Amino acid sequence: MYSRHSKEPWGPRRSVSGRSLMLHIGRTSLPGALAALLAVGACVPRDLTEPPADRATLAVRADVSAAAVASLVVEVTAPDITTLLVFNIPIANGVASGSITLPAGSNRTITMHAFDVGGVETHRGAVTVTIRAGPNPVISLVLAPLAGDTPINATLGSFVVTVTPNADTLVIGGTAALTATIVDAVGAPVAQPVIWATLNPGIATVASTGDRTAQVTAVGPGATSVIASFGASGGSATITVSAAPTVQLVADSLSSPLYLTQAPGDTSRLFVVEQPGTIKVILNGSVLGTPFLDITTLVSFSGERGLLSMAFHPNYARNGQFFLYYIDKTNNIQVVRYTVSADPNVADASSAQVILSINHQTYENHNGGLVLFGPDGYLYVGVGDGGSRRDSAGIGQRTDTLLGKILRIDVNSGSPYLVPASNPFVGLPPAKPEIWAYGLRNPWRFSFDRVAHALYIADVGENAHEEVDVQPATSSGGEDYGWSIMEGLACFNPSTGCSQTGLVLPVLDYDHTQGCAITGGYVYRGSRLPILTGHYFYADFCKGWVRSFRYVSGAVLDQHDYTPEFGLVGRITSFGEDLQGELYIVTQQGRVYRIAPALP
Ligand SMILES: [Ca+2]
Repeated sequence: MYSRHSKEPWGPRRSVSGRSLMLHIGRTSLPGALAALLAVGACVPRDLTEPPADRATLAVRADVSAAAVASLVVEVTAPDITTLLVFNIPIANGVASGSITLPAGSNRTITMHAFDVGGVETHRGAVTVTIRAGPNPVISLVLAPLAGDTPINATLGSFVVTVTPNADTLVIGGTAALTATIVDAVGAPVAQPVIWATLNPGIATVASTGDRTAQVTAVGPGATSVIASFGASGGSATITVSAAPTVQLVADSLSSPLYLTQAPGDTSRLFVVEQPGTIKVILNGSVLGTPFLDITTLVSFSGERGLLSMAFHPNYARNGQFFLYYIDKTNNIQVVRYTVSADPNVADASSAQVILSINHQTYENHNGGLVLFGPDGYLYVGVGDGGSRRDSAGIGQRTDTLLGKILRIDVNSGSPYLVPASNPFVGLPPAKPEIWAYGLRNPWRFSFDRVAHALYIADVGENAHEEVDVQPATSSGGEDYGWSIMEGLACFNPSTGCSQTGLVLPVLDYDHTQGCAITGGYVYRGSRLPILTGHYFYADFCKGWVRSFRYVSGAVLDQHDYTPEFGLVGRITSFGEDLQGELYIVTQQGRVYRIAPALP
């Protein structure tokens, strides 16, 4: 319904058709001036010179469904208005809906005339009122029948139309329900139908589903406004349409890749960390033959050991520094600074400077593995609890060890680093001042939301639970994420009745019926897939699925499993994020995928 008018809700008002211009008012000839105005299709006289600030626009509504009315004309007269103001109000589906604009002032006589299809006046009503500039309260008017006994109820007034929700993001083919609310100038609800329209039907179409409800259907990528109009008043919703996400193969035949990043200031290259101890460059879709760096002779590569991540310094474009996290030949954790050589595609292998060494010789597993610069410019280091199983040494809850922690250090000061004075355990020996957060088992991958700056930590669980912890951007550190008192949302040691006092519980937990080891990702902040905006991505290494959720005001929302879109991707070791915020998936089988729009 309303389709005829929905295409141009705010467009030029239509004049009555040529045939219905054969008007007679009260069975007398139409005054010449009125006939001339209607004949040229004008609705607002052209010699109306009052500035807009002194005018009011009133929505006109009349239910003419019970009367055989073909056109509705509104005249405005007043002692100080020398030109007759005449407006034709379009009729669709039994409702006359339009607007009039008139100078503010007292003693405005507004007269409505209804005509039948033959141009004979059938109803008339008038009211004399004071009109304010800007919004006006609703004026009710009854058009009395000139013959017969069916009156027409009409209103004039100022309205505010709002559409809820006022913004939504849909995937192509997706639908959403919109609701319009109309209130008059004093805030009272108006139970009248609105007319829906879309500014770009190539992006989203809209169909009325009730008096003030509609369904939007996403058609093509982009953004458009969907409008609900009531007379001259309108409200709108911004509808953003995204393609569905899919995965595209970027590279394969890499050697146990487990991290991907870009260098600040350079969108042309992807850097992929390979576990045996090499860093490869992908330039324009091709893996360069010469590695950026090869430290396989320094790296212990087996199981969870190897070269585990790299972090470009935020000022890499100027200082050429980057940092590695690897397990050395004596099975200790090394955080090491390197610099690039004169060749931007080759690092200076002789530039190594050890920043941090952590003894990790007892067991092979739970090495942690991530170095990452935070939005505060400090280097965050994720260290596992030292391994074996069940945290038998109680490492997670101990603050006198760097194992089982996320550390925060300043690599721009000191030698080889400084502990930021704002770290939570500074000056509290025997606690290690480098500790930023504790109670972690193996925080293999964590990331900062580049917009909201919250820290998302995916902590790999023992035999039952995988978890995501979210630290708000306002945190001053020191959170205890529970290991090994708890594993995910479950008590671990003791297995029942554990005290949760002081522990920060995960925002998301999944059990081992769904997977075995979480791989943390990123909050999507790219531009190619608006449907994903704000979604934190994670995966399960064993099952190969990818999932996401949005974390908003303490609640996990919009959980989604991408198996229908991506399939099972493989043994996902890591995600990657490029400078534009687009995301990648890295698999142990040697592949790099890009999360990308699925376009026909
Ligand atoms: Ca935990």
